[in-house]
Amino acid sequence: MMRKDDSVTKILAAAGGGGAARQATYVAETHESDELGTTSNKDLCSTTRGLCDTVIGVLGGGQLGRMLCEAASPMGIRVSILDPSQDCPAARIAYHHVLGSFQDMVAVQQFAQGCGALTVEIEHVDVETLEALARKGFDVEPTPFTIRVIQDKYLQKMHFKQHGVALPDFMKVDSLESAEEAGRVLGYPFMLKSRRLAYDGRGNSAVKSKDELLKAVASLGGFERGLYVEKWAPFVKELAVMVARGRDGCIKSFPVVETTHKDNICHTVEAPAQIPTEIASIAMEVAERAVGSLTGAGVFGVELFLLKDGEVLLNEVAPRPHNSGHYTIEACYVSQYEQHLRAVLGLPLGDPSMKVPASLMFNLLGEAEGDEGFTLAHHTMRRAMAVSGASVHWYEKPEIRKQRKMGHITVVGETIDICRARINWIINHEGSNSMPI
Ligand code: ADP
Ligand code: AIR
Repeated sequence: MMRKDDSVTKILAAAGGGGAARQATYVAETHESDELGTTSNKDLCSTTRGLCDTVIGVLGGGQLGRMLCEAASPMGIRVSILDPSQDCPAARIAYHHVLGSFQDMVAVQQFAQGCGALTVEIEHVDVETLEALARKGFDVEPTPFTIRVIQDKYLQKMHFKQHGVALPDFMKVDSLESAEEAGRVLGYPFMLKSRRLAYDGRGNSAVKSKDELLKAVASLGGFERGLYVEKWAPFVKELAVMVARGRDGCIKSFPVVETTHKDNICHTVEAPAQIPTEIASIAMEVAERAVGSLTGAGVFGVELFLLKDGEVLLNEVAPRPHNSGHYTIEACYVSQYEQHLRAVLGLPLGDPSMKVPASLMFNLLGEAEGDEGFTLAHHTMRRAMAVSGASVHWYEKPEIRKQRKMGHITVVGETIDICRARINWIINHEGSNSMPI
């Protein structure tokens, strides 16, 4: 079994001919008890005569897991979650909530026993256990290889570079000297990033000059945490595409959207992106090329930078539903969550195109700690409820923290300007009372 500290080259070499999606193999009903303690799912998945008797096990029970459970319900699909928090967002609506850490070998092994297929809603999971399960024939989607490559951002960049996907230059840094060397080679400002366990902007620090280096390194937990540097991408817009791949290799992509970020955290998502069709085609091509280099079924969130000259660079890929795809719940014929479940189960993929002309998603981030934060968020949600085309999603996280993703609001409308006017009215607490159309 490969260890976490294996060299990048060795890990990437293990990809084999990465890129080809695998044929559907329904191993869920066939695997037998082994040294991992994996037992036959025949006994564990009692039949409901539903669309599919396979219980999908999701590692993680945050908001993405919660929305997977919501999407599963109308189809009679059962989603179990593994999460250490009793009160995690998916806990109340999952078919089954197993309390335990998705980073713990024993917890993941035991959880797998009650599932016919495993997937993730966060990539920071114990991938070695997933690899061991997959070797025994257990169904993990997307593949553990994909999850391993993606969970280490430096490894991810190496992978995409090797597969000819355009992305900002980057360098591994493990000492002040190497970070200064990165500054000389890539120039300032640059983005210092944590290789692992980084999401929602929690592993990035922009460095404007050599003088800021030490502070930035300390803010990310020191070099021993595992850091790398990315050249600054002078983007004019940030774009994203949700790409779905079925078990038969069939690709269906959702429209290109525009994302805006504040303090490295996603703030809004406009769909479709207000860009020329040629740029949308380039973005789609980059996104599908990136996903094509990975293996396994599911939806993949692809984040992109659009440069002034029309070039599109890859930022990163998530092997799961993504914040930039929340809008699909109200705006597309099939949501990213339903599509992910369909893909994992080998069901036909749905139509990802938009059923409304425009939509705008706004993240409800914690504005303050404790009661004050909840009061502010609830006020915003109440305003949203009075607005035509607005849908509120509250994740029921037990604790609010500044900048934590607590919920989101999606507004749909005839034009993007109407959506913007509606969102502006919702978030402008002190604003006029004349509601937009
Ligand atoms: P996370 O995984 O935490 O979302 P990302 O690495 O995707 O973090 O970065 C979050 C945001 O930070 C991006 O959407 C972008 O706004 C900014 N960012 C990241 N990398 C760069 C870069 N190389 N150049 C400029 N801005 C960047
Ligand atoms: N998530 C996973 N990767 C990026 C994000 N945002 C989602 C998942 C995860 C949750 O955020 O749903 O479980 C964790 O959010 P928090 O606020 O508890 O850290």
